[in-house]
Formats: sequence, structure tokens, C-alpha cells
Amino acid sequence: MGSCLGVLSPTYTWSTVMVGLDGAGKTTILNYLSNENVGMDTQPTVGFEEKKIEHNGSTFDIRSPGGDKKVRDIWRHYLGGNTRCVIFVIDASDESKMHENSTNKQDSCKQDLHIFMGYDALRRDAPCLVFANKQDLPNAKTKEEIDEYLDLDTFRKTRPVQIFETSARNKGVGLKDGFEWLRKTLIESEKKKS
Ligand SMILES: Nc1nc2c(ncn2[C@@H]2O[C@H](COP(=O)(O)OP(=O)(O)OP(=O)(O)O)[C@@H](O)[C@H]2O)c(=O)[nH]1
Ligand SMILES: [Mg+2]
Repeated sequence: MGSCLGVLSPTYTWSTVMVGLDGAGKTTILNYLSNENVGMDTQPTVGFEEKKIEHNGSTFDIRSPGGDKKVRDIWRHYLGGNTRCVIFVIDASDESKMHENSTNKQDSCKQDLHIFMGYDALRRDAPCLVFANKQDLPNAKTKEEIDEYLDLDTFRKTRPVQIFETSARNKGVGLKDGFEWLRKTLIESEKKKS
């Protein structure tokens, strides 16, 4: 966290890592929030993207690697001692990626999230924001269903976790609410420390 004294109130920069399986909507989210390429088609991310997102006096310095199966085990390299929070994006409409465990042919968002959250490089108390994205699609699962599938309660034992229903391609519905929760949660944890 970088903190500097402003005239009226402190401003904060939060180092953030955003992950999720390929096609979940990470690039679309970053485009919407940075007001770039909104509404344009995306390409699968090769390597990673980095964007600074301003929200209510906080800057989220977001690094987001691509989610292709072949590169998921390098997500951990984006975590470091200065990582203050993580964002996980799931395509709530794609049941084909919601298996309990991953095989060569089948994806498991749950397994990939649990592996990621278990890395030692990630602070035990770092908040986790989950976006249950693509809510505009008719078969999208609710946040309650996704919460249960991902077994988010496991993470709630050590860290703040919250899930929001979003539609990145449909006017960014829900995204700002998620960032507001993250901002408040991080500032609260800073206050407790001081
Ligand atoms: N219907 C709908 N489509 C979305 C939404 N968000 C993203 N998409 C579409 O989903 C597809 C994949 O989105 P991306 O943002 O490229 O996904 P990604 O998570 O960056 O994928 P990788 O870079 O491969 O890891 C694109 O066609 C987007 O337009 C949404 O909220 N609703
Ligand atoms: Mg992408």
C-alpha cells in the first residue's frame, strides 16, 4: 500500500491482482473501468494487463494475467508481499467450467481459485472480491449459487470475502459496488493497524 497525505484526506494505492479463467471477462472489466475500448471485442490476453483504476480517492493498481489453462500456474508470480487484495472473475453463465475438479478436458473454477488463494505469497488477510460476471445472460447463476459452488466460506475464515453480480459488457453493472466494498474494507484494515 502506498499512502500519502492529501490536503483533505489520505489517498491510497492498492496493489491488486485480478485472475479468472479464460473468457470470464477480466479484460472487458478493465476496459470498462478505464473507459477504453468499451463495447469493442476483446482478444484472449497473452501475458498480462496492467491498469490503474481510480475509485473514490483510491487507486487500484491492477495486474491481471490471462486465464488460459496452460498459463494458470503462473498466476502465482503476480502475487507478492505488496499485494493488498485479489479479484476473482467467474463467468456465471458457463457451467462447463464449474466442475468440482479439473481434468485435461474439464475446467474447475473452484479448484483454480483454491490453488491460487493457497499460495504462500498471498497475505492471509488480503480481501478477496469475486465478480459473478455475465449476469445479462439468461442462464447465469446467482451470487448465492456461485458463492456455494466456490466454497467461499473456506476463505472467510481468515479474510474478508464478498461476491457481486456483474455484467461488464452491459454498462458495467455491479462493478463499482464491488470496488466500493474493496475500498472500504482495505481502509478499515489500515485503520485497525494504526
Ligand atoms: N454477455 C456478456 N459477455 C461478456 C461480459 N463480460 C465479458 N463478456 C464477453 O466475454 C468474452 C471474453 O471476455 P474477456 O474480457 O476477453 O475475458 P478474459 O477474462 O479477459 O479472458 P482471457 O484474457 O482469455 O483470460 C468477450 O466476448 C466479452 O465481450 C458480460 O458481462 N456479459
Ligand atoms: Mg483478457
